[in-house]
Amino acid sequence: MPYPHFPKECTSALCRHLTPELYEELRDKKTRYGYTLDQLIRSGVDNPDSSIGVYAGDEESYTLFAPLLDPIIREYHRFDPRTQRHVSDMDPDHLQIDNPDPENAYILSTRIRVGRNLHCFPLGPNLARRERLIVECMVSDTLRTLDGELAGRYYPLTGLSEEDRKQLIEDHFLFKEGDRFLESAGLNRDWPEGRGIYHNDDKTFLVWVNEEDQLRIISMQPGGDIAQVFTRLSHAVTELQKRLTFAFDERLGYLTSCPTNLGTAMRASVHIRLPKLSKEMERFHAICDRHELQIRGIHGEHSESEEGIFDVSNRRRLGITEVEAVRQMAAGVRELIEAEKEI
Ligand code: ADP
Ligand code: ILO
Repeated sequence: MPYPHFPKECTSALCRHLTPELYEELRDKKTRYGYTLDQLIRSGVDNPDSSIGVYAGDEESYTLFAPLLDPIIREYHRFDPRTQRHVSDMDPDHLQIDNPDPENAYILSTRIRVGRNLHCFPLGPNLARRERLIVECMVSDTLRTLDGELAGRYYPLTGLSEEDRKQLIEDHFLFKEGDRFLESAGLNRDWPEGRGIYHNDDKTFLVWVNEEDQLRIISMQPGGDIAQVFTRLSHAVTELQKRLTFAFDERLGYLTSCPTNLGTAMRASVHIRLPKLSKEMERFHAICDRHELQIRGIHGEHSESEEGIFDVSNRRRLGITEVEAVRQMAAGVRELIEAEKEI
């Protein structure tokens, strides 16, 4: 493939960092699992409205294609992969935060998820059909060994009725289908085979299998008790870590297919109703920027807000511990609530 064409309105990290010279330098490189530059950048080339535009195919992508990926990582996370090291801290005793909305007036629900991938396999964009099925089998077998609050059932996507699937998506428990960014990255190959969802009866603990990452481990519940949600997640991750080896790098933390998820691979969010502040978007954005928070719509990434309800979460995931990221989110949410009350 020649150097890709990016339309002039394109602002993705990919088009800003991939110069023709860099393309020439990297175009013939291939990881041991056979992943190439063209595969790495495919999503951003097909979707010029991408914000990032790249997906790694395996652990080695992060070293082989570092001349392109490092600057993207540095810009997104404010973390220099050449000189810094990621530190993890998921100890709930270190968190020490109060519910920012004890009267239950603003926060509808809290959700914290981490992405994980198995050390011995390529990442999703480069996972062969047979490997995906093995990952599904390994992960679902492991999930079946969890007990107590984490005990639940695995539901393969192929076995879910259309009605149940739609309801799970509508209720914010399940991933959507047909995301065009993931499609171009090769993450939707052989869909729906090999994908599924595990959850406990209360749907407070869930695991997505073989979506963007091989595991998305999720803790969620109504209201704003962020500490309780984090404690459950931490417990679940500790249990799973005893049974599975996750891809981890000293510099980059937990390895994920999208570089925005590296490090903690954690997104801690609240669904929060801010009808007044949402009429003053400049102020809303200013508070979020100050606390490095990201605003998403009510149905997740690339969706719109409805009825003044927003998904507010930590933006950085690398170079910050899990505890720090949750604290940062809680502090920002507290300020958003103050602003809403004041208006
Ligand atoms: P991810 O968080 O895994 O990166 P998305 O942004 O697509 O992916 O969100 C996945 C789903 O989780 C969506 O249905 C979204 O509405 C839901 N969700 C996110 N945060 C919350 C929350 N705090 N409460 C309830 N549902 C949430
Ligand atoms: N590839 C998409 C999404 C980037 C960040 N979101 C993730 C990891 N789901 C883009 O470049 O806009």
